[in-house]
Amino acid sequence: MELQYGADRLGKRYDADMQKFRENRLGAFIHWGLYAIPGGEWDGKIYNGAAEWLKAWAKVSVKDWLQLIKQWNPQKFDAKKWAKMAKDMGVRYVKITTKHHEGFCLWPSKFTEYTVANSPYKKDILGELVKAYNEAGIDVHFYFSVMDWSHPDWRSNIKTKEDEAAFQRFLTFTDNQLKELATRYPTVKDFWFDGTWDESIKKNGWWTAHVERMLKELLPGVTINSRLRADDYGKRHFDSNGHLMGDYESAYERRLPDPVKDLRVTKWDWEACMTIPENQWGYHKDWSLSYVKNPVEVLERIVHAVSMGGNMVVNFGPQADGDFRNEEKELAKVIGKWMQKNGECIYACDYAGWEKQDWGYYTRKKNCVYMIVFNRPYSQQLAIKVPKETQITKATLLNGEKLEVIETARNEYNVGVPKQDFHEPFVIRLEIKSSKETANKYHEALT
Ligand code: JFZ
Repeated sequence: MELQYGADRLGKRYDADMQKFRENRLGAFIHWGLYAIPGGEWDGKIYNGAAEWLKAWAKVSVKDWLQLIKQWNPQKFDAKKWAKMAKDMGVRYVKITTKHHEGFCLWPSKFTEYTVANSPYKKDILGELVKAYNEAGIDVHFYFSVMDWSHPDWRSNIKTKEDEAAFQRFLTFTDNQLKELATRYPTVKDFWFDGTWDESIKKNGWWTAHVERMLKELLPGVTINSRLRADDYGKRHFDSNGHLMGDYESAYERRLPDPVKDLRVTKWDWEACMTIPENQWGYHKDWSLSYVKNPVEVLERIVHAVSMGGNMVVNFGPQADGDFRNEEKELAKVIGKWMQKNGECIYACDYAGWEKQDWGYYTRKKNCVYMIVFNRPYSQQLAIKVPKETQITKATLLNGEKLEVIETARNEYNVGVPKQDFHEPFVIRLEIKSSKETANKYHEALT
């Protein structure tokens, strides 16, 4: 059907900026705002919901919540240290919450008083972070919540003429803040919109299309997630014709796509994001309230995402003092050590299209297919089924050590598990070639 505010483009983008987004593969999320100060506790009660939603759980008024600005003074904040932590972890980009639902801005916005400029800290935190990450060779992405609990003109629905007038003022305010972010920080590579699920946004699909076009005019090449968009009929992420709006699907929040149902063999780009505890994005003082993933579980989600042709963003919720909790520092170190040795199977890799096996995951880059082994089989044999007319010409560890490859049947091979126990998931590099003669060889053997 004819849509005025549907998908601007069919199919994937292949320009250099989108290619870089895709090849980055591993990112980090930073959820940092006033919510880090109470850390999940209000009036002596600890709430086990997401800490960045504490205002809602504890039913705190806007006025009382925003008093927290008076306590915003992260004396241990050191943008260069944050950038080193990200660099050492091997992330290629960092998504920063410029403004979360609470409405507090990490940059000195001219359009609201609820910013760092009016806190005891005063300085432009976002500007310091953009500079430090970029100097470390790390791309910066901006998380931006359209829903803004601090703004008197925010409406979750439009029921009256007054609502309509207020919400149009709100959309102008939001335009101004987005233009401010795009012009103050022109090295930003992506906008990850959130807080767009309400009826008020679904009834203003025109505005979501306008924002995408406005940002792409201000920042040619910038990428924008699908969550911003609503079409003429309020359909979100995918328009009423089933086409993805925005540059990549970002609905995979604390979950991965179903390789068959969701992706239909990766017809679109996508990015997943995950928390280390079950559901804490902002800093929560008590992580014992839910399961906390160990580094190998986090690593498996990263590898699993890349094996399906997507990106993974691991979340960190810095403390109010500007330092990170030890569990997050430790996790970043362990992931970084593994990525230093094995990053070749992640960066610029994609879906291999081979039948998944129990021992782990495949990723692919040009004529190399990588086997990332999470489960060593007792048989000491790693079974592989290759697509028709595909031949494995060599199998090695990433250090070049050759491994035995045995053809066991038509399009099937076994690779011997390396003798040494790596005590962590390990990677095998397969060199492959697709050969017509492979098919003929079997034909002869069968006759
Ligand atoms: C949103 C926020 O409400 C949350 O605080 C955090 O910032 C997260 C990254 O984004 O939460 C979501 C957003 C989208 C989905 C679920 C929770 N979703 O698409 O299922």
